Amino acid sequence: MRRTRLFLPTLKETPAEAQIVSHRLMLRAGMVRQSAAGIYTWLPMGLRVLHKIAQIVREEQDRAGAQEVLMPTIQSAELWRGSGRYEDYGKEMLRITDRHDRELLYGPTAEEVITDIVANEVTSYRDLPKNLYNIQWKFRDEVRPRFGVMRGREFLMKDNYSFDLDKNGAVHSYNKMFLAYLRTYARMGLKAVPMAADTGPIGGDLSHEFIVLAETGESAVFCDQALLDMDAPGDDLDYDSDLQPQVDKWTAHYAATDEMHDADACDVADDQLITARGIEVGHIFYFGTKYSEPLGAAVQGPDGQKITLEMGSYGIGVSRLVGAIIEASHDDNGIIWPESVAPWTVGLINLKVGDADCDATCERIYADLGAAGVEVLYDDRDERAGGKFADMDLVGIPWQLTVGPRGLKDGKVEVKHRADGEKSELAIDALGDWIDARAKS
Ligand code: 5CA
Repeated sequence: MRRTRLFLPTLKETPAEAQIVSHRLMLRAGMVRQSAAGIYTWLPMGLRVLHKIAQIVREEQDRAGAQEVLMPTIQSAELWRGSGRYEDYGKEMLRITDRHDRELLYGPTAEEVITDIVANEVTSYRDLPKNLYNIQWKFRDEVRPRFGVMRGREFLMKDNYSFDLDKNGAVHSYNKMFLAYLRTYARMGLKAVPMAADTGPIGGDLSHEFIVLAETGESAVFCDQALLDMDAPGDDLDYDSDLQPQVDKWTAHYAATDEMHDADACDVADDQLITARGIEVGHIFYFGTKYSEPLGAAVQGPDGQKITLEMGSYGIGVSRLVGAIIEASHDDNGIIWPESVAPWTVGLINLKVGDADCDATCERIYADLGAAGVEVLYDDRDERAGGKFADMDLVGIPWQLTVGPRGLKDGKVEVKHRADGEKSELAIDALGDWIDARAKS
């Protein structure tokens, strides 16, 4: 992408309305603009990051055996009356009436929609288990939308729903998601700690929140340092094996949000206990037959008997993750994207637009990167070098390649690694190998 063509409205000034660093940087880096309270338009760079995060979520869901569907944003009130949640949800639910005076709502979650599908379509025990997910916009009329995309009213969520024949099966499905979540966050460069959680309006008796520690987090949390030193399951994770021992390794250590914290039950030594704030980037629930019973999701078992399905639901805050990653990875100059979610891998800076040598070299590098499948933002604007460097740091692209007349005379370009600020000179002859290395990473 050429900077002269890209719609990337960066700001030099810090917007007054933004209270936390991720919100400030998302506005300054031209990723989003607020359209109404808690409702945002995603601009090209923001959308690229959102898509990358969604894609990692998708890959890890698929790998764990979940299947993608797409449910509507607008749901029927009738379905929610069936589960008894229509009145309970209160003012947080955005209620709509259509031209025939039928009551609709903008979905805050989708237990009812998916349970209804399964109730109608799945009739035999042979069709189970099933785990269905979607990545779809949700709406919750939050009392206090704030911190940009962290607590929006409209936000992108991955939500999935597992259906099993019995509790053992449902707990296995829960454990799959527990481990898949650890892998998902790790791939985004985040350490998310699973913590015993309250189930709120979703309900159920087994639940974990996944929390990224950050000063600006909305929840106070308590956890054993040991959890921060543990690694997510690797590529050899076999989802068909008994997962309980792996999950137990995590849940054996104390970790709780403030609603669930019990100082008497906390067995962690003082110097091992982390007391911090955190951002909830995911939440998983096992709730048995809470929805399947009233909505009639049941199948015929092998002996012809009726089996009401055991369910769980699992959420990831996809749009919130954009903010959470920035909270975890930035410096005074701007965002530092982990490569896996970066909008582009390489930022190419032409220091002297109009200089035949600089232009030709940049065009060649730009073409070579493109041919190798490396995503590149080429700053081809005729502007001061200082402004270009500042902008490149602000938008946080992992690798910066700078081409200027002085370096070119010696046959060299400059490479800067955004994460540690380290700069080095690279001979033009060695660029091919450098590009290959970026293509592989
Ligand atoms: N039905 C269940 C699981 S699918 C559910 O709705 N869970 S939830 O309420 O915990 O939401 C799932 C995730 O969505 C949360 O962990 C959080 O990361 C994200 N989320 C919730 N509310 C908001 C909001 N107002 N803005 C941004 N993200 C949010």
